Amino acid sequence: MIIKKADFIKSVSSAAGLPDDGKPEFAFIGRSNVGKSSLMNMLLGRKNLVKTSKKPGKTVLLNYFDVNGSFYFVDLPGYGFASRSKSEQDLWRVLIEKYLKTRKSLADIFLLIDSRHGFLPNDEQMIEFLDHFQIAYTPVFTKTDKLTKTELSAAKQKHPDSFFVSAMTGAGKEQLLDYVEKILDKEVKE
Ligand SMILES: Nc1nc2c(ncn2[C@@H]2O[C@H](COP(=O)(O)OP(=O)(O)OP(=O)(O)O)[C@@H](O)[C@H]2O)c(=O)[nH]1
Ligand SMILES: [Mg+2]
Repeated sequence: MIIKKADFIKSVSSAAGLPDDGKPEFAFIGRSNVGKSSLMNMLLGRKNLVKTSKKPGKTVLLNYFDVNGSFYFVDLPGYGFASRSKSEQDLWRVLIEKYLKTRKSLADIFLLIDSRHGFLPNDEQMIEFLDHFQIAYTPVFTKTDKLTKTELSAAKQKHPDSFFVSAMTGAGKEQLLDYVEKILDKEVKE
């Protein structure tokens, strides 16, 4: 897939603000600091379209990016950000869970996992939630540049249906974009 253009559309803080044009969308979800925003920039070939941060928890809204005028990438707020208050975490849960359960135009969910740490309790919780509601998702292991070659090939063997990416080196970009294209083709045919 060739990215011809990518534009920030809007930040959404409630169901009422979600786009209603029916374009398919791909949600990027994962722990705070896992590399969601960096991966989106890498895929879109833009340095700073999606804001990244050294300070976890920066993304607090659903951020919509239009790609090629035909679909959306959605940057979801990271979970497990410890210094968020309980009420902020509850608010996060309500907004995100409702979005994941009810959003009709969701083409796929990329569940990002830090490849150095694997599935942590917060990730397991998210997976339990998705499985419980039979919501399909695709695991994407991030920051693979931090693994040795041996560790990376072991991880790939252990998770054969997942993607492995590095926003730093661009590894995995083609594979993930091809996958996006495949899903979009399928959506059009259905
Ligand atoms: N080495 C390495 N560092 C990365 C990679 N991707 C992201 N980072 C770093 O990890 C930190 C967090 O990246 P973000 O992309 O902001 O993470 P996020 O998941 O969007 O974080 P929140 O918006 O806070 O939930 C930044 O310091 C990035 O530079 C990667 O592939 N390799
Ligand atoms: Mg982010």
